[in-house]
Amino acid sequence: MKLRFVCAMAFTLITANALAADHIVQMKNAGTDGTMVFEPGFLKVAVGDTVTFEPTDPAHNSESVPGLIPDGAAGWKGAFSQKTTVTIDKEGVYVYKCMPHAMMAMVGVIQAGNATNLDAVKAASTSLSATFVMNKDRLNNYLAQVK
Ligand SMILES: [Cu+2]
Repeated sequence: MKLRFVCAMAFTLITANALAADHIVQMKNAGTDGTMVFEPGFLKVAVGDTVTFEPTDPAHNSESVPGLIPDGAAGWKGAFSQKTTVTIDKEGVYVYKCMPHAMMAMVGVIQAGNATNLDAVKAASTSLSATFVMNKDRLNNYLAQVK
């Protein structure tokens, strides 16, 4: 009886884990959205999914932008030229950047579940977009894809 319960629990955990998907985002010098890009730059995931940033080209990283992620979300800061996997564990919209190429609008957007913080992110993102010297509309274009 007790063993059957444990087996049922184990099966539930395995099933939940199997449902979490991993999404690949490439860090590239050039892509379909221009130079210095995350590809895809906009990504929709389920809460609990992982996102793996692949160093397709070297000298890039991925780090969440403080103030542009859901309240209470942990955020992340990936190392340069390294594969980085993050778990998206809070619902909402996340904006992230490549630190050395942020001025070139090397940024990306992840939507997990409902976009509960979209208005706040859109309002706060203007100060980040204001630092772009090229691809000035890129972040706005990604945020426009949040549904
Ligand atoms: Cu970069």
